Amino acid sequence: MLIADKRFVASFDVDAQRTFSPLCPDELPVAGGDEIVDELNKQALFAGWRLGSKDAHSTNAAWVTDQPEQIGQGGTGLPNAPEFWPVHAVSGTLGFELLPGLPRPVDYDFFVWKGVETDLHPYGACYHDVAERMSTGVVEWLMARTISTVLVGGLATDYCVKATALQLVRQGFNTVLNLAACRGITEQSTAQAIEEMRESGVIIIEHSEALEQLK
Ligand code: VGL
Repeated sequence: MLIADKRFVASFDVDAQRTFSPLCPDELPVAGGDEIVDELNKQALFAGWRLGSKDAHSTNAAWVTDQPEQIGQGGTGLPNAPEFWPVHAVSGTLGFELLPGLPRPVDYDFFVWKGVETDLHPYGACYHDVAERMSTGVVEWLMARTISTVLVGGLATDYCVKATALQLVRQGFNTVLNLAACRGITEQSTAQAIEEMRESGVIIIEHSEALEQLK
């Protein structure tokens, strides 16, 4: 029922970039991050529109650390980039590229580049800032087309995917998270993220095949 008419269904590939996969072991590799492409492409077949996002960072970003013990920890003092991360997703590098097998950004219907400013590192793809004051345009783009359901996958489940799914569900979209189309950074934070999404009303499915039942 939720996805009977593709005109009102969008599929969203959140940060499905090489930087978050074993293809870039020196950046922010997520185990199995390169295994999601098939599922992202399959879920997109259930949608009339395809959206994507990318982290687009500077090597000089203010939240960059080269200390392994700081990774993922707070203390940056930056309101819009609360945690430290290693250099990743730098425009013009291999890590910035989408995973092999996905469309080119220009071939999506809508695309977001986020975290371009050195003091911004948003997780959710719908806003540039943590306070969710400055829209990236995703919500307005979806609303302009009266799209009601968004199928979400990408990297990583416990950060950018979670934040994006929660933003969408809060805006009133039927939001479906396809577990086979995402991977998380740590097991514990991924399990917590899935629980938080479920409690917030996100529909969690194991695999794109389950979308047949939502038709
Ligand atoms: C992400 C951590 C740092 C993500 C991005 O895309 O989930 N996680 N930067």
